[in-house]
Amino acid sequence: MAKPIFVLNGPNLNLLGTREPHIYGADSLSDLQARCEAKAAALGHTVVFRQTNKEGELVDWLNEARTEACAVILNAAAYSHTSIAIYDAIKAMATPVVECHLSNPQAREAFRHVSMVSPAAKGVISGFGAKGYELAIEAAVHLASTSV
Ligand code: CA2
Repeated sequence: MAKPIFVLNGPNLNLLGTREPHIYGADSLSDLQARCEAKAAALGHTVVFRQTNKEGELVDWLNEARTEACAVILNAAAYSHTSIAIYDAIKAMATPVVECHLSNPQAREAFRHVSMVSPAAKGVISGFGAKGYELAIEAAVHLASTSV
């Protein structure tokens, strides 16, 4: 049995669908989970989908993914712009990581232009809203099949 793709979501993404739909779209986090599960199933994979508001929990899950995931999709939300701990955790793993954002941080405030995740990730998908999570599943499946 292949290992699952971990889809890890950071702070405040539990609020999706309740506010700021012009930035983040109308999908709830549950809707994103359903999209990921359907796309992964169509490609013969499974998903472990999680969200936390705690930086250390994201680090723990990335450590877990070193042995328990075939690939990781990471939307670290605001921690993307601040967390050296998340950068170090990604650098410590061979499991491929796809950075994913609903919005395009490069087109927003200057403080969102720096990502601590990007230099450690295999690639970045941003600005495509909920569809980006499906694109990230495709990228993760591709990476998982080429980085064994
Ligand atoms: O575009 C993304 O996916 C972000 O990772 C979202 C983060 C933001 O800090 C990043 O710069 C870009 C914010 C997530 C907060 O989500 C909310 C959803 C609904 C209402 C309020 C916040």
